[in-house]
Amino acid sequence: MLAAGSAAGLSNSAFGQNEAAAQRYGNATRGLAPLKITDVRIVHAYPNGTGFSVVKVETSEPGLYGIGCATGIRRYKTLTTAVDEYLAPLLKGKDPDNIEDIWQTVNVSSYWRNGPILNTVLAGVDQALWDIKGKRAGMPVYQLLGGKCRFAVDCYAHASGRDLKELADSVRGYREQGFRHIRIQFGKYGSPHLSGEPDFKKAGFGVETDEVVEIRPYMKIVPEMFEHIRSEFGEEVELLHDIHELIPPIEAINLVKELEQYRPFFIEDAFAPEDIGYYKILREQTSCALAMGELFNNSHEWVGLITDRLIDFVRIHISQIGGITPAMKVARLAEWFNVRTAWHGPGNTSPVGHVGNAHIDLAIWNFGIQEQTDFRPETQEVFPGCPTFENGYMHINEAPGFGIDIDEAVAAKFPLPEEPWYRPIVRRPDGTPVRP
Ligand code: GCO
Ligand code: MG
Repeated sequence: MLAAGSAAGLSNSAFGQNEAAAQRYGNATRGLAPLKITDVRIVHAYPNGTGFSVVKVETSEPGLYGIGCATGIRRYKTLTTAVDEYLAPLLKGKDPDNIEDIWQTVNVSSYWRNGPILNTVLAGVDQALWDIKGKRAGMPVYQLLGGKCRFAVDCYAHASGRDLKELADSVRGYREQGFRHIRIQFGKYGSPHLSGEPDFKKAGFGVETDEVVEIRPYMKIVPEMFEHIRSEFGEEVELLHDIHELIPPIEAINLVKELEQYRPFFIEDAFAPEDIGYYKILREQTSCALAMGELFNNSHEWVGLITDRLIDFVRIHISQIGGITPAMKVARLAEWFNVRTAWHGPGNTSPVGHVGNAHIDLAIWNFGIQEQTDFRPETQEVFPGCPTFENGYMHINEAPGFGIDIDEAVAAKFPLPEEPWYRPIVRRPDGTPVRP
């Protein structure tokens, strides 16, 4: 057995069970040859100044591999180490068909679990395994998740502007493209430009890249923005907004109450993950729809919010949560409470992650809406099979698996930057750093 394993180039040390028993209790795969994982690698690409990381799981069947999104935390070298030094040795030789088993065993493989690094690489592996299973079955992954529950994925687009006119122009552009759901933001999150030169900068405190958010100007402009866009675009369009946890909880409560009259589709991240206890207080005071969760990395963080009916939309970041497997569990939990999904889909999720979102969106009953992003030409070149958008709907490639690939030769043309990336710190005018 060992000889056969090493002849196939497989490391059997951790999985050297009795071969006869393995055959008897192995997977029934309609006559397909048994499969083993032969390699697990991470591939990075940096087209258009955005880093995308994808895990590739290769198998003993020539040409059969899967890919999964491991993008998000922007600590690329850490992810590479996690894959090369820890995941690959653990997974080589395992049967890629046993997705749940692999997820559970990787999760506890160092006893200490959770956290963005482990979850991100685990998500890459998990999605890649679903990709392999789909390719093996000759079906798109949404078929394995139950089949289509809708013909395409309804999306929301991001409109923003530095003043109301610019914002209205941005909304108009998306309406013309057919979007029914539009997120409106005044400039960047928290509208830092409202304040001019902040006091801390005048005082030489902090660093050049620091940004400012002022509570009152932000709280004043957001209702004005809703008023303006509602009056110009009428009742038909669905409007969304992301507070991005930038104001103190009690002020978020005041703001959401004020926004209720404009009937937002949802208000996102009224509170930081550390402050979710405030949802109960907010819920008692408003029927405004609430969305939360892009920063959660432990599925259990959603349980109370869902079962106590404190939020309306679950915002999973597919790689942060650990992939398709845990995302489906949260989606099913949410279904029992009629809470809908709104998976995180910003520009810094790889197209592989967007496609993962879309396959779930197509299959689950309690889909709510999907955050949309445009894929630039360079990104599409790196990832053949990117989703397309028509009339505000996302359409995926119907090929087996996820129907998306990474062209490693093209990816190599967009190497990661040498310098580490740090998110600009957001401060109050006196210099106090705020979340996030
Ligand atoms: C959203 C998010 C993002 C995040 C970004 C962080 O709702 O789309 O808040 O825009 O800020 O993904 O890197
Ligand atoms: Mg957000």
